[in-house]
Amino acid sequence: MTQNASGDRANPVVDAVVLGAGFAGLYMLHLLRDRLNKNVRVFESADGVGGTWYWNRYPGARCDIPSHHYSFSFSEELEQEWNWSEKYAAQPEILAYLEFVAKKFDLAKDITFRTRVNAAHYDEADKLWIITTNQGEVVRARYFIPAVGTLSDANIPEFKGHESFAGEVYVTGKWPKEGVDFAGKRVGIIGTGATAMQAIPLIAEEAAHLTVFQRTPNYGTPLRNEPMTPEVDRAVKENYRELRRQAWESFAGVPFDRLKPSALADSDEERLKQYEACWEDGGFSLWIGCYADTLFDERANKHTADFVRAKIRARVKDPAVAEMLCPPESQAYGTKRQPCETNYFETFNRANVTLVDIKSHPIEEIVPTGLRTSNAQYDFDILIYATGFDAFTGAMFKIDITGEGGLPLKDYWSAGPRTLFGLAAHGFPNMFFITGPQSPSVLFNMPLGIEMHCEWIAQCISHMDANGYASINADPDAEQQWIRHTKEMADATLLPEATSWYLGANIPGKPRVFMVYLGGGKHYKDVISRCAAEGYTGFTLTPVTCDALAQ
Ligand code: N01
Repeated sequence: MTQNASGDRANPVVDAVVLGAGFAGLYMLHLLRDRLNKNVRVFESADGVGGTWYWNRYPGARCDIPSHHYSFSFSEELEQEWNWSEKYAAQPEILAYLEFVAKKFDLAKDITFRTRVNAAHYDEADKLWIITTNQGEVVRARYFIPAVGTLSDANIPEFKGHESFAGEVYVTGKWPKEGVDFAGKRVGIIGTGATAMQAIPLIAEEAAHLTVFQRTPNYGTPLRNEPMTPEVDRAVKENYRELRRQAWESFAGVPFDRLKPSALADSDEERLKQYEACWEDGGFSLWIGCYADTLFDERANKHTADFVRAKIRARVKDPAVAEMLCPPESQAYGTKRQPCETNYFETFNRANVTLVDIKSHPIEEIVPTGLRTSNAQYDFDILIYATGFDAFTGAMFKIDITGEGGLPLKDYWSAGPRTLFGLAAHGFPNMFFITGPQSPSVLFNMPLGIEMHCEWIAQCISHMDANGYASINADPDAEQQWIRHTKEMADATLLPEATSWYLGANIPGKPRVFMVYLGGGKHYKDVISRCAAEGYTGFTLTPVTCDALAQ
C-alpha cells in the first residue's frame, strides 16, 4: 500500500480510477495499464462488462452504424479475429464482442463489478481524488475518469400514480437479463424514439396486443440489416486500414460515398433519385450521407422531410394512422436523432397494434390496470418505458463530484455543461471525460470517438509524467471560448430548433444547452491534437512540488 501525501495509510493511492466498463472504460483501462504501466481501478455497477450494451437488452437493440465500423480500431489483431454475423450487430453480439475484448486484454481482473461510486472529491492539498464506493471502499487516485456513458441514466417520467400499476413494468435502458415473455399479454409502450422504433415491431409480433403511446412522431428510415457474407467480411478485413482512414475523414466517423453538396443544386428528378438511392442504402445514409445541407438549410431539409413523409404514407394502410405517424411540417427532418427501423411503420398495419396520440390527449395518470389519457383509459398487463435518457449530465450528477474549493460539479454545470473540448472542466483538475458534452460524442461513431478521447487522455498523462506535472486544469477563458464555439457551430445548423435530448429538452427543468460539438470529428481531432502538440494550450499544468516528491 502506498502512503499518500497526507500520510493516509488507510486508503490506497492508485494512479487512476475509471468508472464504467463499457467501450470507454475498457479501452481506458487497457491504455493506462498496459501502455503506460499505471495502477488502475475500474468500478462498474453491473456484474459484467458492456456498459450501454449490458443494460440495453430490449428486443431489437442493435447498432445502426455498420458493425465493422462500430468496433475498436486500436488492435489489428482484434479486427481480424472478431467475426460479425450481421451488417448491423444486435445487442447480444456487441456484448459478446466486448466480453471478448475484456478477455483478450485480460481486463476484468482490474474491474470491481457490482460496485457504484457514490462520491469523488478533489483534495487540493494532495492533488488527489478521493473516491468512495457504495461498498464503503475509499480509494485515492491521481486521475479520475468517469467513463459513465452519455446515454446511461434512464429517464422515467413520474406520471401521477406511476407506482400504482399492478402489472409488470420495464424500462428499455435497464432491460432484465432473463428477457420478457410477451406471449398472450397486452402491452403498453410509452415513447417512439430510436429505442422504441427498434423494439415495437418485435414486441408486436409476440404480444396479444400492443398499444403505442406517441407524443412526437419520428422520421424513421429503414436500417436494412442483412447477414454478413464471408465475401464482405473478407473485403473489409483486407482493406480495414483504408476504411478506418475514410471513417476519420468523414463528418461522423463513418464513410458515405453518395454525399452530394446541396439538395438545392439538384433538379427535382436528380434529388428524388439521390433520395431513393440513400433510402435503399439504409442506415444513416439519408441523414448524413445524402446532401451536406440537409441539416443546415431549411429548404433542403424540407425536401428530405417531404420524401420521408411520402414513404410513411405509402407504408401505412390506414390514412389516419399514417398522418399520426408523419412528423408535422413544423418538425424539421433529422434534427432529433435519426431512428433506423425495420418494419416499424408496417407494424401499425397489424390488427393487434393501436397507436395513441398523447400530444393531443396527454397521459394524465397511471392506474393499476394501465393508464388514463385526457380522453380514454387503456388497460394492459405490461407497461414499458421507452422514454430515453437524461443524456450527458444525468449519470454524472448521480455521483457527488466536487472539485477545487469543494465546488459540486452539479453547481458548476447548473446552467448547462461547461467543458474544454468535452474532455475536462475548469476547477476539476485531473478529471477527464470520455465523449463528454461539447465534444462530437453521440454525433460521431462512438467506438472511434472513445478511442480518440482515451488516447488523448493517455498521451496527456504521459506528457505530465515526462515533464514532472502533478495536475492539469482547464483554463476558464479557454473553456468559455470552446463553449461559445460549440454554440456557434450548433447555431449554424437546424438542430437546436428541435426539442431533443441533444439540448436537454426531454428532461423537465434541465437547462436547454446544445451539448454536442458539430464541427465534425476530423476538425475536432485536429483541434485537440494541436492542443496536445503545443503543450496543452488552454490548460494549466502545475509541477510536482518538492514536498510531494519526498513522499
Ligand atoms: O430516447 P428518445 P431513445 N411523456 O429520447 C418519449 C440512442 N440509441 O431511448 O419525442 C410521453 O429519443 C419521447 O417523446 P418526445 C440514440 O442516440 C441508439 O429512443 O420527447 N412521452 C420519445 O418518443 C437515441 O437518440 C441506438 O415527445 C415521453 C421517447 O419517449 C438515444 O439512444 C438505438 C415522455 C424517448 O425517445 C435515445 O433514444 C436506440 C413523457 N413524459 C437508441 N418522456 C443504436 O442503434 C419521453 N417521452 C445504437
